[in-house]
Amino acid sequence: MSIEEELNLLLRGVVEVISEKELKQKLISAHTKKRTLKVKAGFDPTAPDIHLGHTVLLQKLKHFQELGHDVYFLIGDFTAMIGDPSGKSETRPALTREEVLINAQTYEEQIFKILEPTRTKVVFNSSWLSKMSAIDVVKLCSHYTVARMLERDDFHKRFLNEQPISIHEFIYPLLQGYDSIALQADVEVGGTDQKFNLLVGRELQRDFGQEPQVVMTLPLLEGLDGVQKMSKSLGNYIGITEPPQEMFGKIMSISDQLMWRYYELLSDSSLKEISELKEKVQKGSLHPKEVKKQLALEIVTRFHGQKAAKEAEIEFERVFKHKKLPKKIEEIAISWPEGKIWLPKLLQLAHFTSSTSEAKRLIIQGGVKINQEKVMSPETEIPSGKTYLIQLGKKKFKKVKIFS
Ligand code: TYR
Repeated sequence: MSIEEELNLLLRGVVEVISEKELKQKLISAHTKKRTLKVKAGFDPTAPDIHLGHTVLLQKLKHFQELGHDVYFLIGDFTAMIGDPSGKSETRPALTREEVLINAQTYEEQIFKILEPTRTKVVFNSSWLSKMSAIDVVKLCSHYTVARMLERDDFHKRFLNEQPISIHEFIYPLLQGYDSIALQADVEVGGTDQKFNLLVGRELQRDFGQEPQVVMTLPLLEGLDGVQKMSKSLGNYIGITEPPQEMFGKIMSISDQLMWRYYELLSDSSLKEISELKEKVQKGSLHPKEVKKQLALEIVTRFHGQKAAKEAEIEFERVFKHKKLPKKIEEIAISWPEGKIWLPKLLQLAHFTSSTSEAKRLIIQGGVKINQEKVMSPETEIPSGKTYLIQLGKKKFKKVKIFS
């Protein structure tokens, strides 16, 4: 591959690179000196599950590996105990060492679904940060000023609004920067919310006599709604440990526009292949559903293997295209001593909805079927003592037995 081709691959989907010129120089020097670049990405193990949004960074690291470079997957077991204040308007609650280690383990188990193990070094930043003495920390702090720290957007806002900022939050970016010194990183990748921290690393390396790292920021992936960033708390996410069927269905539910974004940021297809697909769709010779299916297959295969992905596809076709029932339907039992139960109550008890008012709304919208017949009245009452097949929307089925 020529340097230009390498750059093209590395800049795919990237929001900002500081600087492209330096990246190019590093790639050239890697070629001429036959050395590999050290590419760093850090994750604080603050949450136990990883979703597709987190894998955008992993895909980028993989591009570096494809070019023969080494990835330093840094688990911020030390920094997680402080909590990165990036983008936060409040001080984060600190995690215990036990919580951090349990989360770190799930991260380690998951990353090799994407990364190449022989070119990945998993490192924990406690291995150097916990060895720093008080004087080391004080010295590190002397490399940065309070004014510069306050330039950071979230700190700036908190300061203006007279919201507290603890001193340890100022130390966070310095420790992250120190990690880059400890690893002698050539490149650090992170989400757009990490730009400030990544730049601190660059400056500190320079102060410590190292060649400053190239900083690359990647977009925060939009969730299933295509608007807000993917996040567990917003419920618009695809967890990478979700069952194949769920994952497949969720990918098939995204808009055509979002599909191209997922292709760019998550797929292994080359940009050329993607633009060929786009062209075919535009010309009308390929249906966007088919393109989405390829994406769903690729992603489900990545996390669950080819066989499970194929099965998920077949099941998806059965249920959606041919309007058949899924093979496996969850069965639940509910006890209701009276002769009849109000349908919204039943939907709530069977955990289809969290409230009867939500259930009423869904019934009125035509989203509820009983024994494959649409029910339109929210006043409907169902005789107990029988089993019913209840369907909510296109995807949710349950067999509900009502004991009287
Ligand atoms: N601050 C990063 C985040 O919250 C995690 C991180 C930690 C990155 C230490 C790098 C590092 O050296 O996502």
